[in-house]
Amino acid sequence: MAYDYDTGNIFAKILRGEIPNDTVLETEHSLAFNDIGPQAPVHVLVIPKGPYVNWDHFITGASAEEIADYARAIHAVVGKLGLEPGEGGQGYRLIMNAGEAGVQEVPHLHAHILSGRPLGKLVA
Ligand code: IU
Repeated sequence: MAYDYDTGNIFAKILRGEIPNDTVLETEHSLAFNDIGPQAPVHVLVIPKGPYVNWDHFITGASAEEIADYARAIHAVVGKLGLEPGEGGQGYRLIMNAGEAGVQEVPHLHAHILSGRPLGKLVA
């Protein structure tokens, strides 16, 4: 599957420094920032710095180094915010929307980390 990456998307602009973001954590290949329209008290987006439209594009096109960095960045955000489940941590929900059925609005891969309130059973 070939994906066309739109370099004009809002997260590409954030990565180029053209618009500001509320950074939570940055690594060599990933950036995490607070969602502009939070759906929960904690709502962080984690994105790879590379030009990947969605998870499928990323996992088939990114280097092992980028993939490891991204996975670790998500874990690092969870740790930084004290969200690890169990042992007093409150836990979290990790979501990636993709394509039309997933209602992905911004065409640059992003993982949503949600927490800070009971999120309810996941329903469509
Ligand atoms: P989605 O998975 O593509 O539907 O989510 C896009 C998210 O990007 C959504 O939660 C928006 O609130 C968020 N967002 C943002 O954080 N900053 C922006 O400038 C824009 C959207 I546009």
